Amino acid sequence: MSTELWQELATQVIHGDRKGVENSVHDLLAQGVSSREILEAMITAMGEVGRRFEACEYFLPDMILSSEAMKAGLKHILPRLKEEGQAFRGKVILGSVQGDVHDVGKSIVGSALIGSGYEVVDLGVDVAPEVFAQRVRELGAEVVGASAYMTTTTVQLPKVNEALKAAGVRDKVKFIIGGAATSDAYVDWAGADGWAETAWDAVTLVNRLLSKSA
Ligand code: B12
Repeated sequence: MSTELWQELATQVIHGDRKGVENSVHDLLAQGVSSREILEAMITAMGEVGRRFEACEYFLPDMILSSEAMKAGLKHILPRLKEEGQAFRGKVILGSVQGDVHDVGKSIVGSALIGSGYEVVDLGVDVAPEVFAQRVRELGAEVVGASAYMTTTTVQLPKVNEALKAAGVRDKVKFIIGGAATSDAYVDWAGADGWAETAWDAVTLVNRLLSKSA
């Protein structure tokens, strides 16, 4: 695989070149590159976007463009992941907690789960604790995942747990947490069943909680 194409993809994500990302993803897939490798490359490029923001080289509009470009790439990968996916393994509900509009990481987790045979219901961003609980009750999901990407929104995680309890579904669903502002240390505090650092770890976690082999 030409390193040029990889570099191009990284640059396109970093520069928020939506059309360019779509073309590169298309070309890489056509050359037989696995969807997972492409995802990893885009995640690394988003890391550079984060670094630039922290260094005040990038501002909000730049980050929006990069995440939109990345999501456009994800759309092309999703059908491939579905094809590669195994037989139906269970239903997972995902959402970014109330007050949090970050969703790139959650979308990647969703894609990785779909690629591993799970049905994913994505509630989107800024999801109130009661909405997580209501959807779990309505859809009978096996797993619910809440993500928090800012220190200020981590406080929503135990609220999701409380809402699940109040709706009488906490003992029927595994509750997992993730997102850049969280760590393993938040699991007990949030009343969760597990945390994962990356999308692939999230798949392993869900498999483990539902006792399914990889
Ligand atoms: C892109 C971005 C934005 C975009 C989001 C667009 C979108 N559609 O998502 C926009 C421009 C909207 C944005 C806005 C803001 N942002 Co912002 N943003 C980022 C940035 C640069 C990248 C996030 C990202 O996409 N990362 C790439 C993905 C792939 O990584 P990830 O999110 O960590 O996801 C992985 C894992 O965490 C895990 N995972 C993710 N979700 C889940 C869920 C589960 C269940 C599991 C198990 C695992 C899991 O798997 C993923 C894949 O491996 C980060 C910087 C950074 N380094 O993270 C800041 C960052 C998160 N933002 C930050 C801030 C402060 C803001 C704003 C408040 C800025 C402002 N002044 O307005 C607003 C807040 C808006 C709001 N109310 O939510 C801070 C948060 C600081 C903190 N710790 O509190 C960060 C860390 C930047 C910084 N260093 O200051 N942001």
